Amino acid sequence: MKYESFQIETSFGVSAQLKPSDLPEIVFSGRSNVGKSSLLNRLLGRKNLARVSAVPGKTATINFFRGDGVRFVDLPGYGYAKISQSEKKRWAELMEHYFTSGREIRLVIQLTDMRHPITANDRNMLDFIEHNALPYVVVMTKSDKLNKSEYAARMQAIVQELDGYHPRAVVPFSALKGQGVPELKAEIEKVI
Ligand SMILES: Nc1nc2c(ncn2[C@@H]2O[C@H](COP(=O)(O)OP(=O)(O)OP(=O)(O)O)[C@@H](O)[C@H]2O)c(=O)[nH]1
Ligand SMILES: [Mg+2]
Repeated sequence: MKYESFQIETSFGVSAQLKPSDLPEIVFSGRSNVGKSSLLNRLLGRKNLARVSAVPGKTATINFFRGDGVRFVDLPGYGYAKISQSEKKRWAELMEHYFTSGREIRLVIQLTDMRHPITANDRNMLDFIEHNALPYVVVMTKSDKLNKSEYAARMQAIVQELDGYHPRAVVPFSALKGQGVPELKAEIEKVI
């Protein structure tokens, strides 16, 4: 796949604006500030195609990136505490609509911060993905922030945390150093 040729297509803030899907989609999901935009930029070989935010919770829209015969979909981050009830409602409606509107979702890339145990919100998202029988991989972000023993401990703990879940792979990833890029690309290429 030609990752370098991806272009920003559109962004949507409310579900009514969502167009029907005419291409297979790879979806990127995770809590706010987990490193989703950084991962996308790394995969697509661009510095700032997906905006990296200094302020968490900034990407409140679904962003579409169009490649050759495939679309990458950047979902708005969840779990940011300082948002209003109405924002939370809008987020939930947007997600529900996105996932239930008959799109050709080939793979969900579910991000979780490698420094911490998976959160209750991560678990809700994983349950939702499993409930909808979507193929997915779990990516553990910011792996460069852990030292050797922390890294080993997290690699062990995640096995327990994901007990009962069925990801196709669990990939430690660093947008900074590039760890996990070949593994993640391999998972994407399996479904495209
Ligand atoms: N060290 C390190 N920092 C990272 C990595 N990935 C992301 N970050 C940092 O984490 C912060 C959040 O990154 P983003 O890529 O904007 O995260 P996001 O999930 O898109 O955040 P929202 O769009 O606000 O929900 C930024 O300060 C990034 O520089 C990584 O692999 N290593
Ligand atoms: Mg973002």
